[in-house]
Amino acid sequence: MATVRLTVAQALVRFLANQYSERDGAERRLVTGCFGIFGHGNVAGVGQALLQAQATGSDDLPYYLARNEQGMVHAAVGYSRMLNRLQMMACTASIGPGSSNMLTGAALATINRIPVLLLASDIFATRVGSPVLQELEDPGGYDVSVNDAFRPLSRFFDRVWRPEQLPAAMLGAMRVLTDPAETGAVTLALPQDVQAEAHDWPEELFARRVWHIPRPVPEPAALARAAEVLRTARQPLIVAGGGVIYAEATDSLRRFGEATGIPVCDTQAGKGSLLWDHPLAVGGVGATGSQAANALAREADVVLGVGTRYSDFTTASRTAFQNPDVRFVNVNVTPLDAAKHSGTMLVADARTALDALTDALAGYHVDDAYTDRHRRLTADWNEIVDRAYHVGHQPLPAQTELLGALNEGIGARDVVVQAAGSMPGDLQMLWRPRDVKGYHVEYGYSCMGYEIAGALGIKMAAPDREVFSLVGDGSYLMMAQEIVTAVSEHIKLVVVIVQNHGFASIGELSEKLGSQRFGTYYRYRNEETGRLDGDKLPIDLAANAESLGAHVIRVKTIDEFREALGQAKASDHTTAIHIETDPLGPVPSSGGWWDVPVSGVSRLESTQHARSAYEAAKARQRAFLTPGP
Ligand SMILES: Cc1ncc(C[n+]2csc(CCOP(=O)(O)OP(=O)(O)O)c2C)c(N)n1
Ligand SMILES: [Mg+2]
Repeated sequence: MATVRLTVAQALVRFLANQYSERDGAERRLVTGCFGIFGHGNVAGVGQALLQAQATGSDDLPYYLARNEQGMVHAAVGYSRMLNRLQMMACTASIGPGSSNMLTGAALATINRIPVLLLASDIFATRVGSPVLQELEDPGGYDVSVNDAFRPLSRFFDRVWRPEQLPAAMLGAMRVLTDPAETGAVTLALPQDVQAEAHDWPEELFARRVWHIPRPVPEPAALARAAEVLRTARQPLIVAGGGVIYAEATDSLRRFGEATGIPVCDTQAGKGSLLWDHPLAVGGVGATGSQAANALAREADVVLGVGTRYSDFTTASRTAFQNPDVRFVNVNVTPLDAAKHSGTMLVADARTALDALTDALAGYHVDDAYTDRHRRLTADWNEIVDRAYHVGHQPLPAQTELLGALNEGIGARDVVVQAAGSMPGDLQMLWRPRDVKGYHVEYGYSCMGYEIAGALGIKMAAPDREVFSLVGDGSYLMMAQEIVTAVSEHIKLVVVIVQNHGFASIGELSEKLGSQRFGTYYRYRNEETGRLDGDKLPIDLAANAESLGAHVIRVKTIDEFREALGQAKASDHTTAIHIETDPLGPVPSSGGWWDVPVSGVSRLESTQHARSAYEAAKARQRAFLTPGP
């Protein structure tokens, strides 16, 4: 058997360079690059291997230096999500804090079902010099390290104690990364001594390998059951989730909708499945949905969920669907999701399932009265959105106007990025998607700090699109550092810094729940009240962005903002636009609810009031236990 002598890290890099994915006949490199931050855990192992690949001209795995390990995982997630999970990035981090900084990113990737390969460096396998710098030293077992914290957050985890274990670990990692039902964070823990250890590898380990990303077809009996339920529907509603987009099933969804007349609402990850001006599009559903979708959801007798996890925001914490006889049909590659709400399970790829359902439902169509109803609801809702886009709030603009100006001011293919705060809700409610990949809100983990770092990966995946990262002051202060990476890599982002001096979102929530916006302002501590509700702080996030290398435009009004958008688009340099908005500005009501428990006993009147409202809303929560056919 022919062998080749390489270190473990060199073998890993060469292997990754030879992995391809295939779907619908198109093949692409699977792992296209490696983000990293070096420390003693990886500088001489994976770092040396990446250098050697570059220095010898093979450029097997281009290296991108990030500024924070959590940020680089966000960037990798943005990249992979933008490419519908067909291509991805690896991330290499040093041992101890370098790797544990990736834990948040791992959870984010797994919850959103987005593939990323995490190369977490680990303590010496030989343990000769233990304890090494940053070693945990668990008294109950010396093989436990900080990296064991990745286990529950990863869909596949393996630690390569010996070079001989590497081939199986790498093959297992690729299998999970390319399986749409299983995918998420995949972690290979690489002891720092093992990374540098030389070994004779069989040559075929490095052969070109193609991972076929499946489109599982629905089982005929399951298809018949799903069609049987759908045929009885008089007021059906489709909930389109991220799976529709990842499976590139949007044309199939549109055809299915047009053939059956069933209106389509969307989730955060599914927004863009049907463009906003399609006659069947009724907007977002749930806690931050449109009034149109929520009115239809309340009455729906059959809900067809496609590629959705049914998160609490989507279901308004199980209060969105109030028809006593409502039944669910769930198309999903993941049985976990297909089974939710006692649904009739159609475990399959979204595209193949929708095409099969279109055939199976031939002749079925909702009646005209239902069509009239959802069109009227949507027309009314569109007027509300128009007004929110142009409220003319004074003296500071309302956030809804800012989103409106952005929606109207950017190109149809441009991308808006957000993750946490008050903007995801306002976006879900008000954004009008004009392209299937134009709306990118990370709302599985809703992680403050995803906005700029994620945008970096998105732009790397789609260099031909403008990428607009909308970031609140809170999120900006948590994680702005990848602006530096964007600048150094000549990757152009437009960062819109939305300054409202604190947490508008949690402030509003706090007030609603009787907690009086406690601890949600970024203000001086007030001598009189003892609370953080004094004067505004003299912070200047625009100057901060400028100091990181961005060009900066400061605006005060929506008209100035529109003008700044034009300048930012014309520039080829990363540009930050800074605007202050009113955290108390008006937002239309979704009519949806979100379950956040209020104290069961309290000496504050505000909390007691909130508790009564909470109990009333809680009474509407449904369990959905009725079995399907
Ligand atoms: C990492 C992280 N920590 C805490 C939270 C809880 N949280 C959600 S929104 C929010 C405030 C966000 O503030 P900002 O970015 O200024 O947005 P705004 O609410 O003002 O729109 C907090 C603390 C979170 N989602 N992520
Ligand atoms: Mg804020």
